Amino acid sequence: MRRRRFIARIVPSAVAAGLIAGTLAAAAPALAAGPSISSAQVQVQFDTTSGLPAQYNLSMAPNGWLRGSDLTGGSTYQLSAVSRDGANNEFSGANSLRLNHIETPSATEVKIFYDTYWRDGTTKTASLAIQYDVSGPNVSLTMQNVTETPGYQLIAVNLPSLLSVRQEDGGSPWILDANGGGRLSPLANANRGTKPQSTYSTDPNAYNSPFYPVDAVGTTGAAGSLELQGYLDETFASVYGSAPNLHYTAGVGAQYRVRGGSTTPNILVNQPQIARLTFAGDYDRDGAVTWLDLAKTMRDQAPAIPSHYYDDKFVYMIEGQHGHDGTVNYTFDQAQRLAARISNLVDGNPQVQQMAGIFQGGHDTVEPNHTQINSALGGLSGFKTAQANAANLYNTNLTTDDNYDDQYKDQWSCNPQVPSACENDADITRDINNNLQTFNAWNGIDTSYISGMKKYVDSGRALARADRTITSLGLHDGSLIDAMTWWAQRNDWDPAHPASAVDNLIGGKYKILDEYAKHGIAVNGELARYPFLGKMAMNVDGPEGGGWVGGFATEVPFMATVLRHTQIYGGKYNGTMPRMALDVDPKVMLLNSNRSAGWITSGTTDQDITDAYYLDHRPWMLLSKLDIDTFTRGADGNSVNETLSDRSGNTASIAINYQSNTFSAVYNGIKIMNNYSVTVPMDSTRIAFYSRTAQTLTYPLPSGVNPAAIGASALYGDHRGDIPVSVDSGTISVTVPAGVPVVVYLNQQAPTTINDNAAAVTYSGAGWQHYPNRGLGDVGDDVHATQTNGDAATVTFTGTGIDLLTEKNSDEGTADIYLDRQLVQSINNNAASRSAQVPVYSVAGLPFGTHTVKVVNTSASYLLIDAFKTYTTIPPVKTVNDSYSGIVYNGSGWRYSPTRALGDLSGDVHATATNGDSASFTFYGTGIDVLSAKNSDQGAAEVVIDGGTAQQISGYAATRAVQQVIYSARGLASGPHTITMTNRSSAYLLLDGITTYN
Ligand SMILES: [Ca+2]
Ligand SMILES: [Ca+2]
Ligand SMILES: [Ca+2]
Repeated sequence: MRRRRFIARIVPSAVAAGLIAGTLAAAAPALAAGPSISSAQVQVQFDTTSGLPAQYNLSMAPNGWLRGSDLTGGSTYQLSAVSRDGANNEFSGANSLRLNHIETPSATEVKIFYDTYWRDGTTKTASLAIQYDVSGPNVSLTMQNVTETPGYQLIAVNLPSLLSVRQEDGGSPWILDANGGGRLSPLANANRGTKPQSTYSTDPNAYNSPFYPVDAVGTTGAAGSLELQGYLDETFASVYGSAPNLHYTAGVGAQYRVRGGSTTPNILVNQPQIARLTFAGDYDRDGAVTWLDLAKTMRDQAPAIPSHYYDDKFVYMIEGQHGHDGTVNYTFDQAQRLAARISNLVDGNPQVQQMAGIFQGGHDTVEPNHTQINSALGGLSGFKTAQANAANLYNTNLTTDDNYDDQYKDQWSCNPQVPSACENDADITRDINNNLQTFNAWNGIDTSYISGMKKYVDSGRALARADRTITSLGLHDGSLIDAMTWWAQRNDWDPAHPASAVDNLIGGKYKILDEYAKHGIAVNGELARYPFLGKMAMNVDGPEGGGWVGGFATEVPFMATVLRHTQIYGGKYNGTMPRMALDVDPKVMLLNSNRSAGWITSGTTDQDITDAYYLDHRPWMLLSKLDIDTFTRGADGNSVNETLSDRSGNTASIAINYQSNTFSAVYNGIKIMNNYSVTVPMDSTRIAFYSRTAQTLTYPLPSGVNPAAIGASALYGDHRGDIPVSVDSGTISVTVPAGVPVVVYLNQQAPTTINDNAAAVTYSGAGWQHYPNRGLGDVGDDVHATQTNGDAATVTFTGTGIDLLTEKNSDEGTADIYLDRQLVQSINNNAASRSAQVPVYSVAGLPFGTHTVKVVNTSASYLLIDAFKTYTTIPPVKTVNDSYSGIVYNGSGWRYSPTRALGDLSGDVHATATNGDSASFTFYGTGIDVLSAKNSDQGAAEVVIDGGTAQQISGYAATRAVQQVIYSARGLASGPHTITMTNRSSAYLLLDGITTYN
């Protein structure tokens, strides 16, 4: 038998009173001596009647104390437990929990032992301990030592009061609900009431599942939070009593088993964690204790974001086929063209295109028939072609949306020729009545069967499927698994394999995430959920919780302070905004650090895309990296001001006025956002100018920039246009059209015009004629023209982008555009009246090098070629993959491995084991890194730049490591260079990718 120890300590009866921020802070009340535990920062004293914490004393602040439990003054809750009579499937009432004894095994750990009783008040049903561990500013709660009386089972223990404030204690108490962002209220202004319980239960719509289940309190002397960590547990919070004696308390209900049904078991939760309390005094030493001190304390111990892959990407969703009624929204070819359109609008910055419904039957999941990519969308080969072109031409990761929760038995999923490709009942979860669990599929047509995640993983089938899917679809870097977070967890009452929702989360979903991570893939999910903090870098849509603090509150960026280095979360759903909108209100982005990744459909306009990208994403990319230092709200409640900074010396400030609907952001002393307009740097050579209304925008000329090298382009979905940019008295000015992004380049080379009669343009087909001296405003006063379907004009150029300028008129027709031999766009030059020098096709952001554009007439009407205009704009950093068409592979030994699934850049490499085989690449810049995997079967090679001296390199390593820099050069003259790598052994030379610097 365990030896019981009772350690009673003398607790200071009161802490010296003092003045803080001009308000008399409350002195701690005298308490009867009870056991206590303490860290250097917090002392917890327990009540010997209830066993609950009575008081927290904070050594970090004078008068730093907070109440623990407070069930006086009209609380509706009580300490209670629920038991089940196993034979009769009956549950006890809730008034049957008694303190047995208290043990204090160490100075930082206490165990409160309770017994639970049946309704008769004499039959003991279970015994248990609630353990409190104090460490630094935290106190963690776990459930331990459960022993159930044979015939009875313990279901739950309710600890409804762990952290409290009272109005009559003084110290200006406040209360805060962090779920959904942060709602703060002085206790004196709060309405009496009970907060709806937050729970991670199996609510099928899951809208009530909390994203950030934190309830906090504070006074002028101390602040503390209660963070629900038990994934099946629930919160309690209520305001009661009456002014001037209002009380508030928060607590938790700790689940030990999930209730079963008449033929299904009560399932062990298998998670001892219940909650964590965190305390703060004047953490930031600004002379006052506020909620921000608490948020900063929690921020500094929040988990780090597991991947930075999504930080700089424009992520969005598109849909292939929605259900099997034949409606196709995007084919793979159309997806590639959308990537081209968006690439034009975002100036070639990276995108992640997440495509749902690509499987046969319009399903959103590959299982079980994972090889059947919908032929109506282009089939597997169409997917691979679009994926490669999106990556090489448009800096876009075309990936998919899978769903491990849903499985199907219908004709599209189950291939009778391949029984192993049919849904397996052994993988499906059982509901409380022991039936296979079904749900309506996303398309509203089918019935899906819900995977029992733990047994699906334990059988090996889920992880084998992950490997198969990643390899066959060539997934890399990032991808969406939708229901992963929407239903963070579900119980499986299968009598043969019962698994609590926690088991299905930790033993199921986390394992799937780990399997993707092994392949270098950071999975993102739908709705943001607490159990995925630190596990997932991004969720495409937002926190659902609305927040509650007794009916009266003002919004504060509590969650945005704590979680800004932990997870990217999407738009905040307020009941009226679309749940998965492409953009969020910029005021919400500024305050809550939200960034959405919603749907793009055929009805999405260019401005919908540019509003999301320039008014949300680009400011977010700068501001979200900084920490919130100060937050103030104006006396009228309508205005808020924030200051931010990081350890590298970057600073920012944010101002929002909700009454006038005005808002602004300043970054490093420069205003980057002014209401619905931005002038925001994208990197050291590009500044984006954007406004919803036409106006003149300005930005200070960065030091060291030559005004003569500044150029600007207006970006449209299908072309770009020249736009005047002026530099005067150190200020860059552009008059921007409404809703049209303008990019100002700080290092633009002078554009080159290639007239239609230049040698760089070749014509094929019998119909072409040259028409000089037209007098219609053409470039060079001439055009080439043909009326023959199939006639083509091809231009070869060196640079990073090109415009096709030509006339539009009523006698002109359609043409196809091929970029580097890939069909990329169809254009129509027919117009009611004549206009000259129209940019009918544009592309920008290509890797520097030689490219071709071929224009093919696809009608019997006229196709005119007037001129091409080429651009060279070199970003400071540019990465190309080994599959890029500008890399020339020489020699017979080269092999392409597109599906290694080992974590290579874009999942692929080129390799040769032939001595003398080489690869060469022409780039523009001052530096270069060559990326390769290293391994024991690789050997010596050499690198030559611009025909200079050969330098020896090696890809050899005792064990495999991916994405290694095997050659690096800096300090080259800014300009074009050619690098050649040659294998000098019969071991392998691998090329994964190349990053250039300028
Ligand atoms: Ca402070
Ligand atoms: Ca011309
Ligand atoms: Ca690669």
